[in-house]
Amino acid sequence: MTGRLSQATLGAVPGAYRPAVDPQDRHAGIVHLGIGAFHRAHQAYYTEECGDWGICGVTQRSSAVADQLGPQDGLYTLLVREGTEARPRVLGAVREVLFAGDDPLAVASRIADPAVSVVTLTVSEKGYRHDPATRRLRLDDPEILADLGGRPARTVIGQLVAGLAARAATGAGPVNVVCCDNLPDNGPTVRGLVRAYAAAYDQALTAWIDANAAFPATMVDRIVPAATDADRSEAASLIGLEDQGTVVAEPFTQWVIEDSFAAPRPAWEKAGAQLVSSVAPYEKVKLRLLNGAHSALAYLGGLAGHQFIAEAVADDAFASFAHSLMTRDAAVTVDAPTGMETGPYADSVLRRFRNPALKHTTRQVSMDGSQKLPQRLLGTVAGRLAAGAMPAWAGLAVAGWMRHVWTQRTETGEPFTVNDPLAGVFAARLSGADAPAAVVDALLGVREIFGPLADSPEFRSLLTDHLSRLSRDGARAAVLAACA
Ligand code: CS2
Repeated sequence: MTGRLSQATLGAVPGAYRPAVDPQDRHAGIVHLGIGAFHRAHQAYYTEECGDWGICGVTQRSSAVADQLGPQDGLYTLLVREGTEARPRVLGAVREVLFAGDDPLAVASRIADPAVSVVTLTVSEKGYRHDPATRRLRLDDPEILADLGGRPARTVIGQLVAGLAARAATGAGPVNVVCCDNLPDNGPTVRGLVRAYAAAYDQALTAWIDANAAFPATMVDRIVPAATDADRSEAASLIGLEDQGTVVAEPFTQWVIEDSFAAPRPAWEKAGAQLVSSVAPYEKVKLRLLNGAHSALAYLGGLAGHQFIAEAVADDAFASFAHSLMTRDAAVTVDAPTGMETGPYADSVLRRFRNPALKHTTRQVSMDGSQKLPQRLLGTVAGRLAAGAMPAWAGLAVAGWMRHVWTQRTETGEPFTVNDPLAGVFAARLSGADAPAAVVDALLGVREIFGPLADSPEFRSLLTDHLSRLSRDGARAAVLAACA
């Protein structure tokens, strides 16, 4: 190994693994908020493949990505793993990384650069500070209030609106705001959050936003587990240089984007993105089938002691449960895109989950359940109940989440911490609840998650049955019973 990956050492990387476009010839026309592993394996990969656009990535909560990529001039390896195969590619689309914590004003001024015409976002569901059930901005959130009070913005929506305000003030021109998080109706949802914040910030700005900013909806799909030391050393031995920014992904990738833009953008379709007039059918199938099954496996498989998603689906009991959840509950509630069949889609999802090279932990997918449940499982529950049917599999998945939040330990006795912005609310509501019916009552009452579903007696009793069985017999027996 001859040193660390950077522009100066790039020549040492085997030709087949090097970027097609010299990174120095790229221009940063995109500002990306939330430059984690997912962005680097997904949107940055599409941008890499389709021309000479470059990205200024913003890291929000910690300087880690800036510390990894800064000394590497933004370069990093995308390691695509399938079984025993690992294919490296050094990507050069990221041209700059800013840590918002160091200089909060810099984010708005980068967004206001007239050379920038696209802002993309992957800040995770909780980064939007909205109420997951209603998708409205929480105007009483202390951080939102502090931003509105005039400090340099620290919330994502505050930074975005400050950037749009600076564009409006300087005549920097129209912009595309492209949300790439797994939120339902993500484009319109983010437009709503931006407008709500802007209305409280500067009423005149909302008219500028309406006339100058597009918020296309997108569906994003690629499994990107957190990279491990083993991944980093494998990438290093393949490219011949140390790389602290390695990201790992499965071979599959999909990006469906609503063809509705207000300003120039990369020709992502040249790299395989699908531009469509309506994203909703793709998004519903993906959130309710793939992500719904993912969360179900994370909670139920995690309770049964499985550390990885691939390990959970290697057990037929969990695999057939996930399949039934997708095909017998979720699929019945969605109108799939023309030409797509949900049965083969569910098969392909399970094949992807089985990829043993992906060390995707049930713990990682379990995170932030309060922000994920509505679009992944509760839409299915509501759809089934409205049709007069019982959401047997989705109900068990929600009960699995309840048991996860309630006991905070696996059935093998391993304790864990509930990683969720509403963890404090759960703890307060659960105090004194010591039996399934009381736990269901306590957690169903979290309106931010369940909304009007809390009032459904059928759902309440389904959850109580499932949670009782989970408590009595364990997750594996419960999934077997659900599939019997
Ligand atoms: C996962 C997703 O962490 C999670 O909650 O369900 O990140 C999932 O891997 C992606 O949405 C796949 O596209």
